[in-house]
Order: sequence, then structure tokens, then C-alpha cells
Amino acid sequence: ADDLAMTSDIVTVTRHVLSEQFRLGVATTGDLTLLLTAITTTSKFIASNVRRARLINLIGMAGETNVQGEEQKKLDVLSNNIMINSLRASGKTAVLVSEENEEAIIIEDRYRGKYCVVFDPLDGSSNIDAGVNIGTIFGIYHINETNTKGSVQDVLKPGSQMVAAGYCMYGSSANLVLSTGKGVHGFTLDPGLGEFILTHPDIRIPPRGKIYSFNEGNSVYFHPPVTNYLNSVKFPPSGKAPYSARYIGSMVADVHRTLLYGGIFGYPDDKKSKSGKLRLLYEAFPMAYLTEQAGGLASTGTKRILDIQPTQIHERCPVFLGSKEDVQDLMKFYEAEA
Ligand code: AHM
Ligand code: MG
Repeated sequence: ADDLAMTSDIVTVTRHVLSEQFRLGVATTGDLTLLLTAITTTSKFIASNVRRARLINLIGMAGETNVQGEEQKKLDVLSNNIMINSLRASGKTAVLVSEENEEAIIIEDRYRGKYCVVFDPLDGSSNIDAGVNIGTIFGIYHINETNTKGSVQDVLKPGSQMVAAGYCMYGSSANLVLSTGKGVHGFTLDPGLGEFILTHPDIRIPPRGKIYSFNEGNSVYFHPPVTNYLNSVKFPPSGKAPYSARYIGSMVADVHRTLLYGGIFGYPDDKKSKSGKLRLLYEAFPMAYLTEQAGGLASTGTKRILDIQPTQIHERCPVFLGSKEDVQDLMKFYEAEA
């Protein structure tokens, strides 16, 4: 009977978002649903192009064509253009911030809607050649006042004010992970249907994990709380097992694993990178939002990431996120230092 239920009652992203609204009894305009459709359509496009790029690169390696590097750059730009065009055409957005664009994009009157979207169209794109997972990250805000032209102020708001956030990971399959503030739900692209189908309802991060995920190649630059924390998981008191190290170097993939298996992912600030590497608006905020919605914690080491008031659209921030107890352990090393 279960099998039958699965095949005769598939839940797509659209249906899922609508059903969440029905459950809450809110009168829905369908605006968020349409906006998310623009994002999922973009993700499908990028997913198929990532596959193609990999194939083209393989042919390139076999000596048939020489497209190395250039093709990969093009995919960044292409993904960004598709995302922008699709969001604008949805008629639901007012302000867009992309990692690829220096300035915020203010949508013209004709297409203007009430949402603002911050995104990294293709994060980790330097990994494409190696076939490593990469992804699109996004966060959605409400515009401050509906009847004004949008401005950069509409997105310079703490991540806690996001109405939705998510990412799409392009790997052996395309996985969309989404929260509209009511838990975290995972969808897998069914290539036959061309639809993202709910496969991971209500993702919860285990309260404690067994994995730490840092670029330890930066150890020489790390500040003492980070070094001390890492030592504590590698050299635990006798009787306890040390943590396993897993670091892909592609935020979407590292966070995806952390959401499913637990543990801690970190990209600290250090002596070289004064604010860390990851971008606050479209990397740290959406991932922090998802982590908290899944029952985990996301901190800079000393404060909650979602509380940060941004001042610039491309600013960076230190990131530690994952299982509640693991992030709390790390924060104790910062408290000890203070
Ligand atoms: P990018 O936006 O230039 O692709 O860089 C972001 C990526 C993240 O996906 C990942 O977590 C991080 O950079 C890895 O950095 P590093 O190579 O320094 O470990
Ligand atoms: Mg990025």
C-alpha cells in the first residue's frame, strides 16, 4: 500500500508550499509559489547544464576539444543570467542580489513584485572539472514597503527576517532543500518528470554528530578558540572516539551532509581572512536559516548569525553551523577566550 501511495501521490515543490499554506489556513496569493517556481526552473536548467559541462570537459580531456576553464566560467555567468531573467519575469521580485553582480539589481516597475532574492547562482564552481557537487544558494526577503521602488535597504536585513531560504545541490542527482519557516524539506529532481519530488520531509539535524568539516589547511592562520576546539574533537578524553574529518570544499555539499548526518561545518575568520571567506547575505544567512529550521545552531563563534545586521551586500562573516551540541562546544572555546 505504501508503494502505491508513493506512486499515486507525489508531492512537488508547488504542492508542498501550497499545502503548508492551506495547513496554516492563510489566504494564499500564490506569489511565493510562483517565485519558487522561477527558482526551481532555474535549478533544473543549471542541473542539466552542469551535466553537459562535465561531459564537454571529459571530451576536452580526451583531446577532442579545448574548452577547459572557459566553459566553467561561462556556466557561472549563464546560471546567473538565467536566474536573474527568470526571477524578473516572475513578476514577484523587487530587488536581486547575486554573488556575480557588484551592485544590487532593482527590478523595473513593470515586473516589480514584493519579494527580494539574494543568491549565489553557482557556488563552488571551481569544483566542476573534478565532478564535485556544487550548488545554487538563495534567500528570500519581503520588500519593506510594497508601494516603493525597491532599494538595497530591502536586503540589508538580518537573516532572521527571511521568509524562505534554500539551496539546490547538483550531484549524482539534483537535490533541492527548502524552508519557508516551517521546518526543512528535501526534494529530488525526477529527470523523467522534470519535477522536484518531496523525498526528505522534515529534515532534523541530530543533536550531536561525529564529523567536523573545516579547511584545516588554514590551521596556521586559525585563532586559538578554533585550534583548541579542533584539538578537542581530534584528541578527546580517553574512552571517547575522535571525530571524523570530512571537507568537500563546496559549501552546499558540506552543509547538505551536515544537515543529514550532523556534526559541525566551519569557515572561521582567521589571521589572513579577517571576516572569514563566506558571504553573509547569500551563503551564511540561507544556510544558517536552514540549520536553525532543522533544529541546529549557526554562530560566528560568539553570536547568532541570523541576528547580524548587514551593512554591505557582499560582506563576509565567520560561519560555524550544525548539530546543536557540537556548535555549543565550539562556542565554549570562544567564551573561554573572552
Ligand atoms: P566561491 O563562491 O568562490 O565558489 O567560494 C565559496 C566556496 C564554498 O562553497 C566553500 O565552502 C568554500 O568556498 C571553500 O573554501 P576553501 O577552498 O578556502 O576551503
Ligand atoms: Mg559562493
